[in-house]
Amino acid sequence: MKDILSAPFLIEMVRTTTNMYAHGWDERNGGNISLLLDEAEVSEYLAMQPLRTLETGFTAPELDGKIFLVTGTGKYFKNVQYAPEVNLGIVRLIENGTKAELLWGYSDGGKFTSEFPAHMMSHVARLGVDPENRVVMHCHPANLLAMTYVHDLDEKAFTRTLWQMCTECLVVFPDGVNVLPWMLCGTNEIGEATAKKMETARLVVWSQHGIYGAGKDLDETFGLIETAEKAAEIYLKIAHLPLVNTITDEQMHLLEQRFGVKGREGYLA
Ligand code: 2HA
Ligand code: ZN
Repeated sequence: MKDILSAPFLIEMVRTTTNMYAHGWDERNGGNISLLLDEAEVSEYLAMQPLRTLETGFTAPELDGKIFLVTGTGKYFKNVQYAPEVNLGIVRLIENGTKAELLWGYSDGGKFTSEFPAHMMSHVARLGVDPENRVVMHCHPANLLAMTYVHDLDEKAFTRTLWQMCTECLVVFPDGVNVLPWMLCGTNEIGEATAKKMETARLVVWSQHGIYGAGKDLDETFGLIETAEKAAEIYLKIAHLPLVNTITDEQMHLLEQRFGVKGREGYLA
């Protein structure tokens, strides 16, 4: 059996949480990540014997038997690098997703993130659109969060503003950014609402809270959030100044052609 701490998926998770903390996106216990793992790969490192069984509080038959590496509830991204086995866990969903067998981690008796419903329901939604999806990532980037206090929360308006803030945005998230109003976090309700929004975009803003991103690997998902957050930063730098120039819809169409992407239907003139 190989050492789990040498597994590429674990190393990448440690690096990603560390980097997200360094970006200021995950103060205290803020943020959470889930990464869908390949059973054959995990079996190189683990005996696959359940250590404990945890209740999930929801049903997700589509995920039965699926294995995830997930950040722990109440744990700090800052600390993941120093004690991965305390701050992370590997779980296998069983019994229609109503239970999760702990295969590794949460070694202080802990469990998965309080946002586990939003993560698992979002995986179901994204896998329905893109079978390659592996990652759901949540964090609290300051500029996107600030933007939800001063910008119209209409999804088309919010998306168009972000697209106009950097040339790369349309290329990186052509499906745009979906937006949820403020909702109570940690519940199945916000999980279901997030998953519904994930059917049409890989980014979902939680107003006055943070953002969810989804993608095929940790790097790509990090980059997705990073790009949207950069755009929000530019917006906050210019929002109070007279707007003299912008990226026009005509120029957006040139980007679509050049990079072979298509902006969300109806979002560009
Ligand atoms: O657990 O970010 O939304 C930390 C959070 C909850
Ligand atoms: Zn949060």
